[in-house]
Amino acid sequence: MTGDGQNTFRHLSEILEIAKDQSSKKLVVAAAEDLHVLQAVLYAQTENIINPILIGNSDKILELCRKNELEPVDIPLIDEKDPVKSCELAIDMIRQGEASILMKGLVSTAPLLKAVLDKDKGLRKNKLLSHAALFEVPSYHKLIAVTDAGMNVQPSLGEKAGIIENAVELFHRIGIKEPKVGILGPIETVNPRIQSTVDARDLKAMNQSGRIEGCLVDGPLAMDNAVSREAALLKGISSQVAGDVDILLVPDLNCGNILYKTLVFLANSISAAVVMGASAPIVLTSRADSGKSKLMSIALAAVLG
Ligand code: COD
Repeated sequence: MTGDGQNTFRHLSEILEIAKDQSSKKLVVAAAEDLHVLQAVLYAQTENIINPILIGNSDKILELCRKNELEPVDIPLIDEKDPVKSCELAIDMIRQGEASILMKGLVSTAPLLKAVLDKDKGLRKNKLLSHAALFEVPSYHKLIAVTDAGMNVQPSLGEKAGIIENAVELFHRIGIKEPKVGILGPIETVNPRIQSTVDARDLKAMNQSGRIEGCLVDGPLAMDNAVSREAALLKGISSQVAGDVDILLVPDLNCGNILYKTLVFLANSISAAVVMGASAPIVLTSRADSGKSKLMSIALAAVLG
């Protein structure tokens, strides 16, 4: 990031460095009996990014540590063999102020999010919750976010505005003042039969009228025009956002998840992913994510937490 608040982050390791420079945050893992999660958490602890608390099947956690030469030193370990109860306990610790970051271990995404969304015992704060993933893509000139690839299945226009606000908050928190948001669709013109293009037009209007603040929104943009200035120029698109986006808003979870996995598995990218909008950042990586990606997600949550 430059002094003028532009996004010049090129590598997720720059986020890791910011996290290392801060005081360490308390992170609680729900269902911690997962080797890659344990490796990332213990590494982040040695780098003073977090102080972890592990909840889960303690026999399995200790066995995984023994077999893989991991030493859980100075880490509270709470035995809870039921993954759903483990989520509830972890959430309660956040509510009691005993930790400020929640991390998913060996439990499916939906039950964890359901527990987070519980009206009485969850982590809601009158805001939409949404997933945002920050990517280091070798062929792109800066870090770029994809949202929502993990939580909101078929977002309405209002929910898309909430998803943008959460991703913009993430960028503000890492020092980028006015991120550029590209609303993705299959074409760059509005077609009433293609809902993503209609929503894109409306979201751009909401940004222009000040209902969505702190960012520059443009759309609809097809993927090529969003990330390639040349492609945008060829199409005659004149936009500050086209070819230089910081945040890609996808039409729905299907598109988001396919884009996420494509970036990781076909484009050699690394991600750092969190759920925003709750009373604490939530590290919600999938089994398919690498250990490095899990570590980067912890670092990003530590910067946000
Ligand atoms: N933000 C805030 N409140 C929400 C949100 C949200 N994103 N989603 C639902 N709520 C509220 C509703 O207003 C309601 O009050 C309550 O939560 C329950 O709403 P439901 O019944 O629509 O929600 P659930 O509990 O059935 O489902 C919520 C999930 C997040 C579990 C669901 O949307 C889901 O399964 N999403 C996909 C998760 C997933 O599988 N991801 C992995 C793909 S990578």
